[in-house]
Amino acid sequence: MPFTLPELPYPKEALEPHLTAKTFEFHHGKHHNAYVTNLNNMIPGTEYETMSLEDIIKKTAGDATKAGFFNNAAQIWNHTFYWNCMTPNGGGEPTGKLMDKINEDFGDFGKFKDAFKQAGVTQFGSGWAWLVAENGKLKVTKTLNADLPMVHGQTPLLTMDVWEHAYYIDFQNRRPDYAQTFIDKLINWEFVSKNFEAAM
Ligand code: MN3
Repeated sequence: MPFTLPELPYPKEALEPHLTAKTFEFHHGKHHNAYVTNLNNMIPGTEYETMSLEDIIKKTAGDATKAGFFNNAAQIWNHTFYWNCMTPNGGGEPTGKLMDKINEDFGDFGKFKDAFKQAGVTQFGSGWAWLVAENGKLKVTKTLNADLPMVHGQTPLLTMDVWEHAYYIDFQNRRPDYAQTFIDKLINWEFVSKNFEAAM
């Protein structure tokens, strides 16, 4: 069963001026779409042909001979999750139990923001910054290339794409400015809260 490119959860110009329509034309229309096309080209005649995306990711994780399947499947999943982590008029602060848990596990919301930005800025090369739940605790992590929390026993709550293609059109080389804008203006805390409620 071929995979399809999910629609963006908002119009491509909805996050302007922070992330422009042009970024979404490339990032969603070209990069995300290419992962879908690549995976669909690879799976016919293999055991992965009838599997869900998550099953392909879990079955191929850590197997170097299956890296092509893993990388494309994981990048499809990561990008779909990432689009949902942003919203027009996003940013600000979470509320309720999620805020209480952030205060408990990070000290305060400012310390969480610092840790999340630091994870994104210090990920060398391409990858992702994450807020995850693991064994009842919230943690900030970062992963390389397509790697993702679900294959490390963690539940993802929030992610930020720090591949250059995520920010180069709007921020050029200024990854820290992109990360700050993502945190202050774009995070969809309602989506993160739903992930948190489901995970705890
Ligand atoms: Mn990307």
